[in-house]
Amino acid sequence: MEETQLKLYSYWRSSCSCRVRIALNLKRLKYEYKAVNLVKGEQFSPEFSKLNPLNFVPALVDGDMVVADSFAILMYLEEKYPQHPLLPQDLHKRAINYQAANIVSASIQPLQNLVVLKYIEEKCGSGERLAWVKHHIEKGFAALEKLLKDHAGKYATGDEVFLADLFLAPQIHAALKRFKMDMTEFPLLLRLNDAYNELPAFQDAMPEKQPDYVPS
Ligand SMILES: N[C@@H](CCC(=O)N[C@@H](CS)C(=O)NCC(=O)O)C(=O)O
Repeated sequence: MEETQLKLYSYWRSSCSCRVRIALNLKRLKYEYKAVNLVKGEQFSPEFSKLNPLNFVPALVDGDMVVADSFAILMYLEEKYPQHPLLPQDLHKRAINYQAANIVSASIQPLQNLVVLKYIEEKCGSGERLAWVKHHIEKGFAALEKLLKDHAGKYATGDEVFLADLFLAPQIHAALKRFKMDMTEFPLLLRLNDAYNELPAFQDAMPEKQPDYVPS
């Protein structure tokens, strides 16, 4: 592990933080884990607001640099610490990685965020939360199955781990463990999940392994 001044503001169950934890592990970068308890509302504290005015984790501090938003953090890490590249050389494969990552980060994860779920529950009733989440995850997963069927190898875009895998692993984990979804319609994603479960960089980044993990 490379010694660094990196600090990651993270929450154990945050899939966005998990993407960055995987990248830090793959690149073998040591970091200090700074827990932000989203359930207690610590993302709204004045200190954290200075790091990310949008009040979302993750945020990364690297010496004097502060970067928030998992995509921005991953691109920053990729350029500053090029070991274990997160993007393939092949342009088409690279574009598929961006596309798959954005299906997760723009069309699935924002719709399952705590603020959104709270709003749905308040406006539509307590039974609606899970139905809402499942609908949006299923829509995104169906698109990912179609998109990746011609590109996947052992991992999402071949036999090496790249950016798309960092977005897929935490999202599939959340679907299975947090939302207890039936994944029979998504055999490719299930197979990828099995492959991720064998990689220490992925296993060590999962919610259950984090210092602030709370069993539910
Ligand atoms: N696009 C942002 C989204 C960040 C985000 O939504 N973070 C969630 C956790 S995964 C969060 O902090 N939620 C707090 C809340 O809903 O109040 C990223 O990729 O970092």
